[in-house]
Amino acid sequence: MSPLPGFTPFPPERARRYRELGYWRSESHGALLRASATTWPDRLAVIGGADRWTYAELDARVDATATGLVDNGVRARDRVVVALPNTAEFVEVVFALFRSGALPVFALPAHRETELTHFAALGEAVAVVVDGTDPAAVDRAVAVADRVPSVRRIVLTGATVGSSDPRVTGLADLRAAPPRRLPEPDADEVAFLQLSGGSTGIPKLIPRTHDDYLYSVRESARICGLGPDTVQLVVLPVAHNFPMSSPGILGALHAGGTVVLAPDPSPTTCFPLIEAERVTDVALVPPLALVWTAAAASGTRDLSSLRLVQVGGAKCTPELAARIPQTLGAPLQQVFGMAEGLVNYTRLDDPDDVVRLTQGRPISPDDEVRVVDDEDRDVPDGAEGHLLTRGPYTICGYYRADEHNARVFTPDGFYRTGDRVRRLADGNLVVEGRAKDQINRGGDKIAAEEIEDHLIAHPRVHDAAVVAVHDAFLGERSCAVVVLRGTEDPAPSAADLRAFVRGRGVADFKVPDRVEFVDALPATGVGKTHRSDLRAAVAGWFRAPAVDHAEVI
Ligand code: OOB
Repeated sequence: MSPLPGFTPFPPERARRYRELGYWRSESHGALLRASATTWPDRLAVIGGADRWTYAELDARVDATATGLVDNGVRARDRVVVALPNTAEFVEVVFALFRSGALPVFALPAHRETELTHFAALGEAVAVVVDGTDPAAVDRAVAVADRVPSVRRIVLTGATVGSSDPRVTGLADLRAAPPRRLPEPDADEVAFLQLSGGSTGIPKLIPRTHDDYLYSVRESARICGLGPDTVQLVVLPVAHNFPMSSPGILGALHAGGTVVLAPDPSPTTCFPLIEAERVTDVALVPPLALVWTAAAASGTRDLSSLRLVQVGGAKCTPELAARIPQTLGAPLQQVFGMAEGLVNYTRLDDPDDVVRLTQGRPISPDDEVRVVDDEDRDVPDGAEGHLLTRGPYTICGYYRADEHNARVFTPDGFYRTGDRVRRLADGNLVVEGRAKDQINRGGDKIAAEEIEDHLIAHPRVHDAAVVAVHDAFLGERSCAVVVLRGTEDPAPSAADLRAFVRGRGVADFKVPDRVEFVDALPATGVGKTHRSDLRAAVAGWFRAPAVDHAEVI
């Protein structure tokens, strides 16, 4: 079959090699679940709220839901936007889509109407799946369906709200027909579309195949020591690549373990769950790890079942790294990954220093990592440079983004990650910073240009730049630097502009934490915003808040 339009397949000789090496095993996601359900039918697969499903139960539900999807007109290769909280039904829906051959587009519960509309339009999605117990989420799905003509169905999980809209179906209704066993899609097909953290104006979609993704999942499960006794607590948004596959829920389900979905990441919710379900593994972002270590230090809950605490998504400081085993009572693993592919882990038997001071090394011996200068020349080990990578589970192109792909992939297929790293002699990477115009707000990624475009849509905003400012808790926060135009009163305040951006229908975490006004932005020779000068200036303001900003730049 010809590849999905808009997908850049791996070059044939690399694909052949990855198969020969046994990395790609022609296994689909649906087959992975089937295999585990055959081996461990009676073990608990998923716990979420009141739901507790064994592997056999999950597998049967997935067959029923997949049948319902197909009977409702969802076909192989159709795209379906999934924006669900951490519930057992998320696992059911996503595997049902895998089995039907349709492609989930992994939105986050934080995404709002503008973002969901964009994903649905770019993916020409046929359906949207949202939490039926959240009226705002249902309204959003209806708004997306109204705006994107390809969206014919709205599927609601949970106790569904009644609707006279013929497009709306409850997940339970989908499950009503007698289930059939559907043929699995080919494993070299695109399995789903992940979201890119992005740096340009329009968020990109990341096509991952069954073959490439499951290789990373199996290896992640092996590297992290998962097995049938693993009880994995999911506290980050489950659709994100980290809790999904590093080794995440897919790794746990591959290994015969149990996935426990936490409705929110607070210690108040999660510590009792750890105690009650004897949780062994958890993945955190650094700000959450800070909150958890503080709570554990003064808490009374029994966390002694914890075997591994993973921290990733943003840089973990050496201080935090040291505190985790002391307070949570389990070893730390640093994880430096990206939805585009490459994932690095510190290994469970690494010396303390490596775990504390590095972000680990790649999963695969065939992950090719280059660290280069601005002219793409390799720099020696220990020197900082741009990280480029290609390998058996790193994409060769974003979905439907030819122009962007020409910029972020080298002619020989290396992905320019936008991260600045040092590679040590032992192969471990240390993340030093970022060249891409992105803010990493405690693991939540914000593309500067996306928010600048929203700000510039305000009639009184002439120009705007969004940059990162250091923050002791989140690592980084966002600061919008704005040049106003016009003289009509009243000029918008910082609060007005924040409300304006929020009102444009974007996730809360993308709303600028601060808004500062200047007379002009620093410019490069060709008249573009000089971001490094601006970042330096902004950093200066926050060290000395009394300065007149307009004079600094
Ligand atoms: C993970 O994936 P994304 O796609 O949300 O973000 C990727 C970017 C990286 O390019 C890097 O800039 C940053 O997030 N990042 C880290 C990091 N882990 C990710 N920066 C410093 N230290 C780390 N440990 O964030 C992701 C995907 C899979 C596993 C883990 C994280």
